[in-house]
Amino acid sequence: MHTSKLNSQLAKLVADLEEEEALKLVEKRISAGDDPLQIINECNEGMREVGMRYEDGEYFVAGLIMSGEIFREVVERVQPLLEQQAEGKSSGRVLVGTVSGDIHDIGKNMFGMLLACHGFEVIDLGADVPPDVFVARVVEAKPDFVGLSGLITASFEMMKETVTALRKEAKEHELSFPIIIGGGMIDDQICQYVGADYWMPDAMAGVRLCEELLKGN
Ligand code: B12
Repeated sequence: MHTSKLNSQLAKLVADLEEEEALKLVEKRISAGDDPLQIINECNEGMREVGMRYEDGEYFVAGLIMSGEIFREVVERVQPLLEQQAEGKSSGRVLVGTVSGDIHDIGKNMFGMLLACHGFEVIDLGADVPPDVFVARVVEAKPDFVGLSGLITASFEMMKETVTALRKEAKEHELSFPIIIGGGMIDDQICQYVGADYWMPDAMAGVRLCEELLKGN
């Protein structure tokens, strides 16, 4: 059995797929005025543990599905708070999507949601998005940034393909937009391999990066 040391009760409940108890605790913490991002981060920690238990054969795909459902319900509860908190000043446009072959969309949705809370216009292409769809929409929407999400190993190759196609198109149409990538396993090395401009370990860091880059322009 996989038993990482989980730092919070909430992470533990998510990891154990205790949906009811986890949601009860989230509601209690919201009422107590806890930081919604902290709540999300702790759930994220629980999700990582779910992934590890899946790898170890302790959980099956049903466990992954269940954890995704718990996370969705948690986000539903904290989203109004996040919307209240954000100042909503930025005015950039961001195109986001999960690359082809990958159906994980929870992290990408969080990035989109937090961007929208901070005043960005978000064009969300969904999950399992082929490179040519990214390319077509980029020409149409002329975004300030493109955010690609990918959680499975196969996504790295697809991100590389997508980045290459986007760069080619940007050159032809004289467009300029930094490409930011994210997803559970992304690091410096993968960012370099893929040819993206930046990678960010979490959605809020991605929002801050877009804000900083926008200010610099
Ligand atoms: C929930 C889940 C699922 C759900 C997804 C539901 C959904 N609607 O997304 C379902 C059940 C569908 C699923 C399916 C599969 N999954 Co799955 N899944 C997970 C799990 C447990 C959690 C993922 C998650 O949502 N985490 C919470 C979110 C918030 O985290 P996140 O996505 O990483 O996003 C955060 C950051 O990375 C960042 N971020 C993400 N994207 C972006 C983009 C930008 C631009 C920025 C700035 C930031 C950013 O912001 C977020 C918050 O801060 C992970 C475990 C893990 N360690 O990630 C496995 C995991 C990703 N899955 C895995 C696997 C193997 C699969 C399946 C192949 C299983 C199967 N045999 O069918 C399929 C894949 C099908 C496919 N082709 O895509 C493996 C991948 C291993 C690998 N090396 O490839 C993992 C790592 C589990 C494991 N440890 O084995 N999965």
